[in-house]
Amino acid sequence: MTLRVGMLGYTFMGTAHSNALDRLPMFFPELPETERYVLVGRREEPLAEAADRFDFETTTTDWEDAVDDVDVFCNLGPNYMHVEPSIAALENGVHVLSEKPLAASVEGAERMAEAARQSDAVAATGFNYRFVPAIQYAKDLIDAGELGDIRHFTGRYMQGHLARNPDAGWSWRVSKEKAGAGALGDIGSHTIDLARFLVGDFERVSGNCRTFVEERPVPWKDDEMREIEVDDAYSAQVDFENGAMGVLEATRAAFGERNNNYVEIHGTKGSLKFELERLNEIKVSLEDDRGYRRVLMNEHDDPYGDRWWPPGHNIGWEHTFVHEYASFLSAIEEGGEHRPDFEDGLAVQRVIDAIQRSDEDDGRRIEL
Ligand code: 4PW
Repeated sequence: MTLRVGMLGYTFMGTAHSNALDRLPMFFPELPETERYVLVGRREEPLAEAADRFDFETTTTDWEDAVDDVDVFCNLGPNYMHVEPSIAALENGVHVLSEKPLAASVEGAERMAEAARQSDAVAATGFNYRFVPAIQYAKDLIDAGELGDIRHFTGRYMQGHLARNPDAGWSWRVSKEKAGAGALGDIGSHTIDLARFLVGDFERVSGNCRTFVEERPVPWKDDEMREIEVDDAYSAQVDFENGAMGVLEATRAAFGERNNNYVEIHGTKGSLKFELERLNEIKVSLEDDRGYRRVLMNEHDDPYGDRWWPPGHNIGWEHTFVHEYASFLSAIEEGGEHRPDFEDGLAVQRVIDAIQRSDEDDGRRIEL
């Protein structure tokens, strides 16, 4: 079976996803083949250049042309563009992998989840950090009860680009309508997804959102400033349904940080710490350990260890997308389950929304 792929988006994420599709036949040869067929974008010239580089057969500036002519649709557009094209694709029986956060609003995410429920196609949300081998290893430890009952979750996703570039221009990412949320939606959504994946569903949240710079220059208009409508940073206190408690934080304004996705979990019998900048390792403290022990991945004790290189030969950030597609394509071929799906995307969207509502109400605790 060869699956024809349509992809909306051709910059950062377009490169990451195309690279993953390119790697798959060599490292996951048992999966169905894919054909990069149509690339969708708004500006013809860079679109054609990207299609050439990513090896797509054709391009279109109208997503409606793409969603009924393919088997798989990868929606990597701005958050507000996830909704209509993904729903149209699912209605045509086309499998969809949509980037995160699932939508710019709970209402949009609910419509997408409902379309997924009504369709036989696979609907995936692109929370790629679930597919870091060390995170899979952490999940196995927790599911096997090695950490005991989980008491604490700490999740921080720290970036520094707004601190390093105080004159950064206005973009869709800071529009409430187009993005829905700022750091909270863009990178906080990863933390919320990892918390759900590793610990469980949220019961209530209390949130604090902050916008440090109120307006930014519009790059394509001389002398025009535009208001920033979303957060530059957020923090939240959360309670999980299983009784664990958590602290979450993300920012785009932490000067020294580039892309630090950090998770710490403590249970009654053990603890673990993970940070993306050292993605080939995880620190664990179990039973007889007196402190933390550094466990290197790629020792073939995670689901992907035997796919890549001999032990100690590290993998990188881009491999998370390959693993994500491996799971997605195998669900398509075998009719099995792929997680995170649109229900997971919707659940995360509800937490984002609750944190925003809590912030607007002086941090009042919001039940989920
Ligand atoms: O999803 C996130 C992006 O929007 C990524 O994981 C990192 O932060 C890299 O870019 C942004």
